[in-house]
Amino acid sequence: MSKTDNIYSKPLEQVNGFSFDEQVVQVFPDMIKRSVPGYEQIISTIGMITERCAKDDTNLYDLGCSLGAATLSIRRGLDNKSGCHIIAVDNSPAMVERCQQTIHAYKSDIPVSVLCDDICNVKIENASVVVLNFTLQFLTPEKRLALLTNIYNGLIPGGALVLSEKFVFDDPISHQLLIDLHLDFKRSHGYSELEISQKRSSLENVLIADTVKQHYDRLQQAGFTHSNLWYQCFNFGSIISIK
Ligand code: GEK
Repeated sequence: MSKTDNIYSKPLEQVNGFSFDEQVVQVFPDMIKRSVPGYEQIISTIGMITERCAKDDTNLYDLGCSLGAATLSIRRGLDNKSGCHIIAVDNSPAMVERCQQTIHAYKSDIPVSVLCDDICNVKIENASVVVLNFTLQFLTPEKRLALLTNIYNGLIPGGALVLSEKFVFDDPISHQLLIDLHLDFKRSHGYSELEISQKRSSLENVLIADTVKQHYDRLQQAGFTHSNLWYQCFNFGSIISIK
C-alpha cells in the first residue's frame, strides 16, 4: 500500500532539488495521482493504445517507469499478442527495486525486464510502442532530441510513441490561468500552500517543461511526421506520435 505524500508538509530549513529516492518511492502512487491531473486516465489509455498499436514479436518500452503503472497497463493491452517483450527502465535504484516487486506480484506470461539505467543509454530496437510518461521533462534539454531520435529509429513502421509531459505556454495570460487551475487541483486533493510552494522550489531546475510547439518541432526533427495531442488537462498533456 502506498503511503500518503506528506514530504513537504512541514517547513524545511532548506528545500533540496527533487530526487526520486526511497522517501519519494514510498509515497509515489499517492503523490502522482494528487499532483498530475489526468494521470489515471493517461495510464489506462496507454493500455488502449497498446492494444491497437502493439504487434506480435516486438518490444514495448516504458522509459522512466517509476513503479511500473504504465508497464502494467501496457501488459494488459498485450492480451491478444504473442512474442512481445516489455522493457521498463528507470535510473532510480529505489524505484526499480519496488517496480520489480510490483510487476512480479501479478502473474503473466508476458516477459518484463526492469532495468536500472539512464534511458539515454538504452538502445530502442524492434519497438511497436514506446512510452515516455512524464519522463522527458526530467532530462536536460540538450539530451532530449537524441533520445527521441533513438526512439524513432528503433520503432517499426506504424509504431507509436506516447509522450506525456507538463507544458508551459507562450501566452502569459492563459499560461497563468492554467497554472492556477493546476494549483487548485492540488489544493482540492489536500495539499497545503506550504506543501505546494516547497514542492515547487524542489522541482525548479529539475523539471524543465517545454511548450507543445517545442515538442512538435523536436518530434519532427527526430523523424516523426504524425503527431497529435490526444489529452490535455490544464498544463499537463499527452502527445501520440506514429512512425
Ligand atoms: C508513471 N512513467 O508512473 N533515466 C531513467 N529514468 C529517469 C531519468 C533518466 N535519465 N530521469 C528521470 N527518470 C511513470 C512516472 S516519474 C514522473 C514517471 C514524475 C525517472 C525518475 O527516476 C522517475 O521515476 C521517472 O523518471 C519520472 O507512468 O514523478 O512526475
